[in-house]
Amino acid sequence: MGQPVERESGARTSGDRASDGATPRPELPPGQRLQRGWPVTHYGPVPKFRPERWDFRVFGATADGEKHSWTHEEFTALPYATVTADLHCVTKYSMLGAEWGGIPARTILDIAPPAQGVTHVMVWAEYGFSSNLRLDDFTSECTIFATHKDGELLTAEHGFPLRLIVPHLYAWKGPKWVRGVEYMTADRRGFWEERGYHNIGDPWREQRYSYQEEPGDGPEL
Ligand SMILES: Nc1nc2c(c(=O)[nH]1)N[C@H]1C(S)=C(S)[C@@H](COP(=O)(O)O)O[C@H]1N2
Ligand SMILES: [Mo]
Repeated sequence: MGQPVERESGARTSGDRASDGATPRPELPPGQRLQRGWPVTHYGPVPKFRPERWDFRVFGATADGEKHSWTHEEFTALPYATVTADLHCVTKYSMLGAEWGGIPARTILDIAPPAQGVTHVMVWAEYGFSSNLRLDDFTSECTIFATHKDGELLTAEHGFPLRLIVPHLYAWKGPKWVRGVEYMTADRRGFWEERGYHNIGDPWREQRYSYQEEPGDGPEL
């Protein structure tokens, strides 16, 4: 396999536009442009959803040392919430103001808590796609496992039946077709983070590429 390339497709989330009330934040992070519509961006094929084979797993350093799993029916019966947020693709387009509906990440942390000492999570998707997050990014109240956008079920290309939205990070940090979460006691790079994207990925600090990382931003490449 050659070097994977991210193909056009993207989204954006608009959470708090003005972070501190005093100085309104510009709408777009530096270097981003507004995109009309909602492109589709990912590497590889769109997986087929097979409800009877689908499960959502929480594993790794869980508080009780057990693995947890939910069927599609069980997972989608968890309390539904919405988050309005922008989506910023590192290829420089942004989509503003989508309403994401689904299950907040905090719900998962409540019902399947991590062990003490967990600092990061790896979010796993179909075909082994993954992205790592600091625990704080995952526990943010805006981080949500989305089943819906603007009141409609996600389409297959956009991650049906489930995708993660982390509004305050670049969109590659939000896997489509997500299948589980691994609790980790040390950081490890996910799919794009191993392939040249920044380990943290804050769009407001324009943390696009791994060569911009400073000591402490991520595990050695
Ligand atoms: N499973 C998976 N999820 C993924 C990706 C991917 O390649 N595979 N690409 C990410 C990137 S780079 C972006 S910009 C967004 C795009 O989401 P969209 O296609 O719904 O706009 O999905 C993210 N989630
Ligand atoms: Mo992206």
